Amino acid sequence: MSGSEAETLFERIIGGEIPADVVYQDATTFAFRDIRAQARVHVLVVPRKRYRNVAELAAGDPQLLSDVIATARKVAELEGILESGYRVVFNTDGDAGQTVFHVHAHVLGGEPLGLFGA
Ligand code: IU
Repeated sequence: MSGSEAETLFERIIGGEIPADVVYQDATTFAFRDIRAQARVHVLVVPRKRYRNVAELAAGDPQLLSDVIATARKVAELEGILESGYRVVFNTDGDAGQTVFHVHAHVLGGEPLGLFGA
């Protein structure tokens, strides 16, 4: 899938054209379950305004990045994993394996996740 197709896809999910299991939404962010869950809880948090990745979001709109992190916390609260713990991951470009070029935080938890690289 090319970057431009992927961008269109998340924008269409946010716009309601493509169905998704929506967990939470507010004025600036949108959260829905990943279709290929990597953990019992696996939710994607996306800013409504598109930036390519978290590096561009951090440079371009730090307040919006803060909103994304706050929504990740809200998702953890709604999913009942605020106390047990959760992981927030932003895959950023090539070596990280980013496939959808509309910045998104992966919120993972609900079970022990193990260590990166283990
Ligand atoms: P990545 O960080 O860009 O690799 O993550 C993209 C995620 O988007 C990945 O976990 C996919 O399973 C997920 N996803 C989705 O939830 N719904 C879709 O229609 C598509 C991808 I395409």
